[in-house]
Amino acid sequence: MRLNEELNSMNSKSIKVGKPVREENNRIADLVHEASKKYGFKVINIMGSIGSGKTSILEFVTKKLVSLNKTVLVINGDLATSIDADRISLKGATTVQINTGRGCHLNAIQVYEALEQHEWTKFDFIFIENVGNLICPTGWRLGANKRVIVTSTPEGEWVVQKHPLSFKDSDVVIINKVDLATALEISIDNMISDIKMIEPDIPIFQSNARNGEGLGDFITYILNL
Ligand SMILES: Nc1nc2c(ncn2[C@@H]2O[C@H](COP(=O)(O)OP(=O)(O)O)[C@@H](O)[C@H]2O)c(=O)[nH]1
Ligand SMILES: [Mg+2]
Repeated sequence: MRLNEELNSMNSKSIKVGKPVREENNRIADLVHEASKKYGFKVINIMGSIGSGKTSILEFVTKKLVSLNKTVLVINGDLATSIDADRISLKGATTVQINTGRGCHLNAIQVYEALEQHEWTKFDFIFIENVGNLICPTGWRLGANKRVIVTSTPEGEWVVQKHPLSFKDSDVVIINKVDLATALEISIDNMISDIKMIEPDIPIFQSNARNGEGLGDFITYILNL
């Protein structure tokens, strides 16, 4: 189903390019969210710093979901290159790379245009890998069912305290690169207690995306959404 056809069938509106970007962003985000309820797919927005392990996690998660006969669409946001989309398509996902140039986050309009390239309502899972940084992406709604922050031990033990609003605006946290914690003298327990100070009940997963350790629990979590 294509953009206008889908939008029209849902609320008789199409994208209005001249409207203020934030307002239009939220309208499209709501439409994506409505579509996820109507068609039963899950949209998961993956945010986090450059190099925190977002693509590595998505490679592992995609491979597992595909082995369970789930269909997966991944939208990758990066300033340049299609490296991440190429990596993930090798694991059996349909992928769309969005290059933002200097843009430090994805907006819902860009995401919708990417969705439109495929029969997006037919997938079981749609993952959006946002542009790598812990600041801009968290302020933009994309219509996701869950907003996941991937943080990692090399970002330093104070990463949570330094980005409180980013963690406040998320639904799930993955602490990745746990294998490096000892070498970096990072206390994962301190990171967890900092997260819980901000969001006491938020689900927190710990992972090593190089070998998939800890990601089984995250996969179980998203399968049960
Ligand atoms: N040691 C270790 N390296 C990791 C882990 N996860 C990812 N990496 C490495 O970190 C680098 C950046 O990972 P990538 O998934 O591209 O990060 P992204 O920029 O957030 O998508 C790559 O060299 C990965 O192999 C992990 O859990 N442990
Ligand atoms: Mg990446």
